[in-house]
Amino acid sequence: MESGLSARDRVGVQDFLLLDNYTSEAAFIENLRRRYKENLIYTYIGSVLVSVNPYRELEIYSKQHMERYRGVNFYEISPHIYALADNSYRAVRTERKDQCILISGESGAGKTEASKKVLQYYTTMCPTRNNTQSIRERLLQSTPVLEAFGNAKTLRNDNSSRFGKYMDVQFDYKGAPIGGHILNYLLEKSRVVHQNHGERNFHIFYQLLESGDGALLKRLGLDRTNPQQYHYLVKGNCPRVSSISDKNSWKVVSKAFTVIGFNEEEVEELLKVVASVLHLGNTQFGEDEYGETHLTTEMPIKYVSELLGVEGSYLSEALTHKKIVAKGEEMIGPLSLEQAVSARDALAKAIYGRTFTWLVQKINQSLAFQVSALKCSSVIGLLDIYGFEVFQNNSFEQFCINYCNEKLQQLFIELTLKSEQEEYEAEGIGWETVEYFNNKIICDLVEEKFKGIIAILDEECLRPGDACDLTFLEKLEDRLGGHAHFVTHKLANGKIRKAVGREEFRLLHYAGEVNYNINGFLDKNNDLLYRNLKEVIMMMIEGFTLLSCGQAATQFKLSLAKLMDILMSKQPSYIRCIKPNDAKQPGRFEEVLVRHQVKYLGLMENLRVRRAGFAYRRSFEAFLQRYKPLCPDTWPNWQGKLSDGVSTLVKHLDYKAEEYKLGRSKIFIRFPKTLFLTEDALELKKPTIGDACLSAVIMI
Ligand code: AD9
Ligand code: MG
Repeated sequence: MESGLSARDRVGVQDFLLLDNYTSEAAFIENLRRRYKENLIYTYIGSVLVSVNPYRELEIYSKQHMERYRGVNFYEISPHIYALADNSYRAVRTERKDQCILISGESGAGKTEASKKVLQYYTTMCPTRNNTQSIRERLLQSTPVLEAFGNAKTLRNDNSSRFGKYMDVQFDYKGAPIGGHILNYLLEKSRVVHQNHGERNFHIFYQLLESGDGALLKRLGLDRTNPQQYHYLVKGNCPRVSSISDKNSWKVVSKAFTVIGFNEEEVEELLKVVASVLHLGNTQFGEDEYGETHLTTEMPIKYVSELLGVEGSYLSEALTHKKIVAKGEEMIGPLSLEQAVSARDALAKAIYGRTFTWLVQKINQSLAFQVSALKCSSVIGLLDIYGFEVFQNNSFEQFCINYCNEKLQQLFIELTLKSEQEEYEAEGIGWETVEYFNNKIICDLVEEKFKGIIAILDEECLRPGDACDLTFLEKLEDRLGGHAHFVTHKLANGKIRKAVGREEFRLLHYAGEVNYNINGFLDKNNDLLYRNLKEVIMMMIEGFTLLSCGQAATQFKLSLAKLMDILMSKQPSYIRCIKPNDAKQPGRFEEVLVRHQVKYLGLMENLRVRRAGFAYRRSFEAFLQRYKPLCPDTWPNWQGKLSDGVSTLVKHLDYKAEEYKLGRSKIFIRFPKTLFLTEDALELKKPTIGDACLSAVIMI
């Protein structure tokens, strides 16, 4: 033992359920910190995996590591994402039960990296069928393509996913991966036209300009000699990122396109949209002496019309005039300068957003199994979705993201409790009711039909007349005043700690309080496109459908409801990712930051629920195998029934009745201390019994 510390003191416990003081947040964080210092980035809370971003490449992801975790029980070797991946896979193989792996955490915590590791595990370790070899490659290569179009450098993460992603990996009855399907959520389209200081637009813009070949760039009307000329790329004043090589990424993406099965024309169609967005950004407007808005630049719009195949004059007209339908009649009216700029930006966002959706559809076609004889037996779904977000200024986007997290938290609580209850029942052990905070009340506040915040927002968006962000706020106050989780400046009447501004509303989320600024809510929810701009898009690219049924928040709500149904129908596993510092540096564990996340991720609540009954459970077989040296009657082998063996063993160890219970196939131990004492006894015994039976060391 180094410096007189036991392994447990030095590296903490590998499962938070074994913490003596499980209600103490400080003890929880100390355990994480100890492990992090030793590069042990994974820790369990029962079957939940907590992961702390190492910000360095660790030598723990090799094929040998994968093999070490194949078929091994969760607790036998140190915690790892492969253990979780393998566990879900075994359930698919042996029980044919659909699984899902829910990955959450804040921006930069390591969600996307975690989902890649899981995918790599499956594509490396699962058996192959002759005709399914290529599907592995396609599953893997879908990631760089989607990242090029959907990820960007932000202040928090150099490769931040700006969309939510749910991916099904489909397996046949032999457990070979045979296909996949992706659902995407809420791409942050506003990034196309605006980036905050220090941030970039989506990666693909820079990759194309940096490395697209000369002839291609010429066809697209782009000039790489001066990327600074493109207005949509300079808002963040951050053309280069030290951790990113746009050149290499371009190579990777180009190859990925080929693997996925895009032909050259299809790739060029996509890049035409990318180029059109850049040209649109350079389209400028001015006012003539009569106050009429007109285009002051010629070339950009010429390129856009050529690239998108839309009549130039039609496009110019659509950017400076609006067509509205009133009482069944079409009317054309001029746009002000400001409106024309918004219309231009709206068009850029819309074509990029729709292209992204089209890209996902194309990838899905490629991931669908190609051989009709193949049958999907079960699936493992991977959810990599934005975590709870609180900024200085929170807007519509944070509102949607945090609502999504409320829904996932609700699912998490319900399913964790449900599975606990089911296990107790299956084992014939009485269920003890657990007190917990049910966040359904907050979900309802946001989503309830006619009454919730989204319904009120839609109502304001559709109301003709003077509807604006402020009238929306007034309506919220009117209808939701008095709700325990909703506060505004007026409602608070100066009585709350931290002020809520006059143009804000505050939601008391399960994870904490967030103030939302209402400016832009109506516009963002409307996702406004004038009729003639919609027509431009219709003319543009084959296969595009206009999906503008309903307002943005409602669409999001509906897609989330579908997602919840999908997740509910599967057996879940959870990966909770934590970011240890804001500087993206290895070895730095900042407690305040971590504490916030432990709270937002609901980890203490999770631990409490899991510890409400028994801290620890183990199959009779595993328990006996490990501790049989401690009792002369069970050593070296117990010949009788397993349950009798365990019973004999624990009697010999002098377990008190309140410390444990025997179920049908498992022993349940209430306090970690009992287990630690047993482990200590085993440690003392080690020299006399040799190491053979201790090969599966539990690092507690
Ligand atoms: V966001 O919400 O999409 O902005 P993520 O997805 O949670 O965020 P991501 O997986 O992209 O974060 O991780 C951020 C960076 O942390 C990566 O680019 C890596 O540099 C680093 N990282 C994350 N996990 C690991 C890991 N297991 N090993 C090494 C890691 N580096
Ligand atoms: Mg990500």
